[in-house]
Amino acid sequence: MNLLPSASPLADEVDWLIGSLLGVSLLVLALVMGLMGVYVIRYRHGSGLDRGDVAQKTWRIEVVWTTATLVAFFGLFIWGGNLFVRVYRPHPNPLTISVIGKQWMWKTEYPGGQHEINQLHIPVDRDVQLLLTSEDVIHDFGLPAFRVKRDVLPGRYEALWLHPNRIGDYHLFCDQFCGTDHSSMIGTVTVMTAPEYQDWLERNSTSSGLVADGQALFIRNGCSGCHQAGLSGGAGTVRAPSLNGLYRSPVPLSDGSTVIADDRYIHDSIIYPKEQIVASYAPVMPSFKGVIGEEDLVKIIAYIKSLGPHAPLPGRS
Ligand code: HEC
Ligand SMILES: [Cu+2]
Repeated sequence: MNLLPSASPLADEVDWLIGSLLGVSLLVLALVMGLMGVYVIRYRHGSGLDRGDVAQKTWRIEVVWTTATLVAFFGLFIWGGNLFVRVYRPHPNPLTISVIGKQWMWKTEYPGGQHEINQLHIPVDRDVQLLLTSEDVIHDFGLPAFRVKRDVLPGRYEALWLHPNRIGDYHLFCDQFCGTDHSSMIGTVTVMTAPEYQDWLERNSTSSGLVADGQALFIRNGCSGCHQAGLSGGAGTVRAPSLNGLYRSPVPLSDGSTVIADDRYIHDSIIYPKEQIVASYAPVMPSFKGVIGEEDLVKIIAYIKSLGPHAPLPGRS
């Protein structure tokens, strides 16, 4: 069954699905073409029978034939639809890794601040969420061994879920023609055991980490000037919502709807602040599109996510 290396249970299932579809299709093809061939040869001389008055006919064959193919193909359709939903379904407590496409390389950033180019290291038997975005044009992150790919769009977050179950090195591609050196946007995904992974993280750890870098950027870009804890509405400051405990909590918007503050919401709040306005606040936040790069955004978002409900924000001392 495995002509291509497979690194996850879902990839195995995709193979079975495609295999079954191919099998059923070949069966139908063989039956139709086979019967046709047999009759063409067997009755090639024709016969002198009088067919003028055929009184009886039976529906049985047609009913059986139609029902069998309907059930087979509709079954495959339902299986495929169900598999598609499971491939993209979010899982609780994933390991989240940011992947940023850029002409012409893939940059990966880990929660501990580790980062690499054209490499992705993930532990086996764990839910991994890849948050994909692009610094410039549309790319597409493709992992054949996981049978998944997803378009990577500038200024937007897309998620891809992996659950590796086999250790090894696998290919990683850009699957969307994105310019002259598109063909060099290739790399390796390495699936490691949990202890090996821990070891790898420690060997590649940077001094600060995403959260600390994010905090510095939060201050440097002037976010802290408006988003200061306890100071909303204070004299001389712009009234801005506190970001403490924001991550994963519901946010009421000015149009009356409510959204859950996930990675994508926080990202879009910074890049497209005018699109979703927090209820009872004025749309005064400037857009940071083109001002803060995607790599720095990953750090700022990590910092905002780290703020618990009672965390003090920087910039007050
Ligand atoms: C001029 C003041 C100002 C600056 C500077 C500013 N913001 Fe805001 N921000 C606001 C206001 C006002 C809102 C609420 C209205 C809205 O949704 O646009 C807001 C909303 C947000 C939200 C959504 C909060 C929620 O409760 O849903 C996030 C996240 C955010 N800002 C992050 C940032 C980051 C990160 C920076 C720095 C890169 C920044 N802001 C800079 C004023 C500011
Ligand atoms: Cu590309």
